[in-house]
Amino acid sequence: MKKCLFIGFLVLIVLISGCTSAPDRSTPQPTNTQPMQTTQPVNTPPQHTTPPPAQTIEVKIIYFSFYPSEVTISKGGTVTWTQKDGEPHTVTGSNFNSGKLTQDQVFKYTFNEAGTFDYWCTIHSSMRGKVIVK
Ligand SMILES: [Cu+2]
Repeated sequence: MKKCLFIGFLVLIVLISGCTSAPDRSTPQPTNTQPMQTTQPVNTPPQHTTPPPAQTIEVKIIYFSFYPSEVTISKGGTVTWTQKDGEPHTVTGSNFNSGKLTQDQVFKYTFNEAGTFDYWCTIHSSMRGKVIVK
C-alpha cells in the first residue's frame, strides 16, 4: 500500500516535470529585456514654479570671509554657516550669535521675519555678511 502511494507520487512528479519542461518557451534570458537605460530624459517638465516655503542656504566661512557674503532666503528659511577656517570665527547679528566657531563647526539660524540682516564676526571686524529674507 505504501509502495503504491510512493510510485503514484513519483508518477505525479514525472508528469508535473514533464509538463513544465515540455513547452520550453519562456526559458531564454527573461532579465535582458531592458539592456541599456543609460540615457536619462532631458526634457523633464519644470514642475516647480514657486520656490519651496522652507529652504536652506549654506554659507561657508573660509579665508576670513563669509562665502557667499550675501544670501537671499524666503521667510522661514534656514541659513547654515560652516566654519572651514583654522582660526575661530563667530556669526553674530543683532538677534543671533553663534559664539566662537572652530573648524568644521556648523551654526544654523532660521529667519522667520522678512528684512535685511547684517552680521559679522566679533573676532575679525572686517568679516561681514548679509542675509536678505523675503
Ligand atoms: Cu572671524
